Amino acid sequence: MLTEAQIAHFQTFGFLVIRQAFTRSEVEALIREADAAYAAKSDREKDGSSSMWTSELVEERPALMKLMEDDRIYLSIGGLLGRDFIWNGSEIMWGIDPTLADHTWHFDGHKTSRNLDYPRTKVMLYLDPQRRDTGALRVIPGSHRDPLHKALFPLQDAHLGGDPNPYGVEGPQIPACAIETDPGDIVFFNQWLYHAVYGKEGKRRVIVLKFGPRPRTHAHLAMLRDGAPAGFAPHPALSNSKRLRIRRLAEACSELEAQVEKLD
Ligand SMILES: O=C(O)CCC(=O)C(=O)O
Repeated sequence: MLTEAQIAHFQTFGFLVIRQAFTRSEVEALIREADAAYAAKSDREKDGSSSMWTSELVEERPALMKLMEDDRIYLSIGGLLGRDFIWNGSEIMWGIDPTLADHTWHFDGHKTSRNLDYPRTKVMLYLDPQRRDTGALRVIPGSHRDPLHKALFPLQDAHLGGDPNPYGVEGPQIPACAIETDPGDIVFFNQWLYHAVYGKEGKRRVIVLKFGPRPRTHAHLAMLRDGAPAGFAPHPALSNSKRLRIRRLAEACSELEAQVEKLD
């Protein structure tokens, strides 16, 4: 369970790190799974790429799906977002796409549908050490909220092809906090937070789990719908799971799907 101070850290700065939540042997098992997921995908798609950033592989691998219901993640997300949270999918990154070796400053979303009161949250498990200039996630603390969020629009514009140095300095010099991590650490961050990564190197294996509060307004639902063209039907592995927490998440996906269908 998180402390009140940890929750306040997340709410105030937009991120939280839990150090060494997973043991070395647990991390080794996760690395084996991430490597196997990459090998299976390469085998399946034979596209010759030496990296991947793909969704829904966590749901395909029972050993990874356990993370969704793991106390260290499930209860922490409940503390950060409230107990009635929803599942928003997963990603695995393996290796480095050269076009994203530097991933410039951005927030996950659009300027036109800013619902800063809806904290979509990513849980990042970095399975290789990450240091400031070699792939650590950088964040601008507090930028998930206005007025700072809006003031930093030039960074989002630069990310999308506008003036690359809107503040007269290169991306790595933008005032920020580099979240250096070792395998076993968990990083939670609000997706409205401006974030970037510079100098990725090595295999850089990352498991990402995504959650949000249950949407309560039309605007939240519309934003979620627009960000999920494939819809919200739960992955069969979730619906078929016998695990209570996972079943709850699957049911929430189905409820969301029904709500979104009624939107227009
Ligand atoms: O690669 C990372 O650590 C962060 C990737 C990122 O920018 C994102 O998840 O939106």
